[in-house]
Amino acid sequence: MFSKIQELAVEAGRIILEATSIEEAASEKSSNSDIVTEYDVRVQNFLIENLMALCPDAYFLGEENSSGGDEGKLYSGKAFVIDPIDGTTNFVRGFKKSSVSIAYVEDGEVVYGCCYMPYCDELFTAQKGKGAYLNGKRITASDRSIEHAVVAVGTTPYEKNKSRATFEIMRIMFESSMDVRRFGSAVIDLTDVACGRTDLYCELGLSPWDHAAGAFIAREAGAMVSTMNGSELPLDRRCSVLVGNSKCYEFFRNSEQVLKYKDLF
Ligand code: LIP
Repeated sequence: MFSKIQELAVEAGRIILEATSIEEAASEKSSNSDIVTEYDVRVQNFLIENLMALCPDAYFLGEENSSGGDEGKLYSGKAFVIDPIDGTTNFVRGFKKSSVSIAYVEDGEVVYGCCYMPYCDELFTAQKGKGAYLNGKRITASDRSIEHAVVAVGTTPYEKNKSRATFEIMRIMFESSMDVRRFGSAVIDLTDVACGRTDLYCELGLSPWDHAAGAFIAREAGAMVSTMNGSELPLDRRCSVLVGNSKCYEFFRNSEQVLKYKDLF
């Protein structure tokens, strides 16, 4: 089943690559920062249709809607958590930094993750207990200290009430590390930690489909993965996310300056 999931992710990526008149196909959802295109819906429908053929009794939780059915299966049964195009704003604006994300869940635990970046043809995969891979080559998180780290920070554009904390945390990370990055795709931020391009990633608010596969891949690559207050990442609600090598993760978790914002974690 897992090799078929990989094939579907790559095929879904082809829909992204072949998209035209993307900005005309975009519309607002909850705010001016929260947009969707007809391609998000097309990719999600493609994935659900084909994954359902693979696993008819699974529940589907996707960014553009769930498949209906029994949400309880997220925690007792089989489920897929899908982000058809993570980095939708990047997609609309032509930044070429977007990803297809598929997590397969059994009894509330991700057991397989697959993230495909069509613009750079990078396929990240991981199966529980078997490590993480990029295009079939084993990957591991880095071992750099915070002083030598590049830190990715997500800006939670759907929750601008958190912006003061976000940019203060970004300042703290910037002053403690080599530099910061903001790529606009949680999946890219998570898989960059998994393969050691970056050393820590944090964001004050993500949805389950943003992190389900990428955070699992990062954990299988040896990264520390949790909410900013150290809890497991939930699959049924938005949460903060902190993923990094152990040195940088502990730095963040023990920073008095960062902990001033713990009420938002
Ligand atoms: C996006 C994430 C990004 C986050 C945005 C949004 P989308 O996902 O990848 O990191 O800051 O709020 O959630 O909506 O483009 O799939």
